Amino acid sequence: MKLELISFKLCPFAQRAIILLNTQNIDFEITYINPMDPPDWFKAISPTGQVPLLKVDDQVVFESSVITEFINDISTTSIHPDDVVQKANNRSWIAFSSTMFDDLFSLVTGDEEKFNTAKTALFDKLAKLETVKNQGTFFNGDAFNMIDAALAPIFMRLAWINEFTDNALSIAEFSKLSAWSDATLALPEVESSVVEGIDDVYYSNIEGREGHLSTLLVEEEY
Ligand SMILES: N[C@@H](CCC(=O)N[C@@H](CS)C(=O)NCC(=O)O)C(=O)O
Repeated sequence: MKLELISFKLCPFAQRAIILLNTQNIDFEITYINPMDPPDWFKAISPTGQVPLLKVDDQVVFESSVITEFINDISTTSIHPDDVVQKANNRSWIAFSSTMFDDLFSLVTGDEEKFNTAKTALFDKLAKLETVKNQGTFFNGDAFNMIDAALAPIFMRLAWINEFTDNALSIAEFSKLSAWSDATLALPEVESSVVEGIDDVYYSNIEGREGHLSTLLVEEEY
């Protein structure tokens, strides 16, 4: 089976799939496109015009949640808990975490009022996640599962923003999430899920959006 993931270098949804392909040792090729200016061949095969899209031989699989479940289906070891209720619970939290990307988008692009509203929305969600997180390294304990890959792009972007600013979005108040974030971001499979220098691109993106967050950048360090 030949897998080709069509991605965009800053896409957090694609990053979830890349992390799982990495952790599951599944061979794949990656092709980057700009979904805002997609090539004709992509338009011809993508029903939604969005990335990620996974080409599996001559078939296409799209929607990141479907792609990540497909990765689980072709894995030799499961990336979900065995217990069906726990598995469903993990999927619920994955869906919940996906709404955080909307908050992050508003945080990066919005004026001060939008920024504050989005920060409150994001931190309310993080607070809920903190209450259900156990003491294990990852969400379910020692094993790195799909839910951890779902949160990784959020943790990574928060870490970048905190590095670029004077900790404008520090999650230190959430001790379990902070430890979970540190453990997740330290994994080589997570580190290698983005191309080198993408943090600089994210910084430029924040700058270019000229939202409230751009006024919080600590420029001299970069
Ligand atoms: N629900 C989709 C969302 C994917 C998504 O928003 N992709 C963005 C890039 S990160 C995209 O392709 N945007 C271009 C567009 O919406 O036209 C998924 O989970 O795969």
